[in-house]
Amino acid sequence: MASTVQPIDNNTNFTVYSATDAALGPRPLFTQIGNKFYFIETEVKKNWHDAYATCRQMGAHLISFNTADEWVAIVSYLKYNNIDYPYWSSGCDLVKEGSHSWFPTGDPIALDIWYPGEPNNVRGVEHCDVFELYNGYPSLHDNNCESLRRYICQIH
Ligand SMILES: [Ca+2]
Repeated sequence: MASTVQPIDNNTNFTVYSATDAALGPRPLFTQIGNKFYFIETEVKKNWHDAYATCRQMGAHLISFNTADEWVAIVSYLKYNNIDYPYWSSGCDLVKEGSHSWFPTGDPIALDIWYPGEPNNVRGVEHCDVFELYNGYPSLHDNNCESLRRYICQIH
């Protein structure tokens, strides 16, 4: 079956935004990409659970992709800035095995951004979703939650 994921070539303008919240204190630099604000951890790698907890400590969540516009904005931003993949997303099937959803909302992953054949739950241990540049295609893959990956937090 042919892939529906496509390479991304369009560029967008981006705004760096320092978000603060009186209850939380100063936040790390969040970047506005499209209509939402993101913190991109480009160096430190964590397992999914630790990445999740780190985002929560910032008053944010791991990134979700609810619309095609959000997906295109992020992958375009990463390409434009030559930022390496992969990154943890909030996607997982930890709530109901075999049913991947965005963790903060429980909404099913409705976008067709899976790499062909994914999620494939290799060896029965892949329950957390990473997005990566795979064979040139930005795409979603289920991975072992214990794998160490960079991550992106999003203010929902
Ligand atoms: Ca997989």
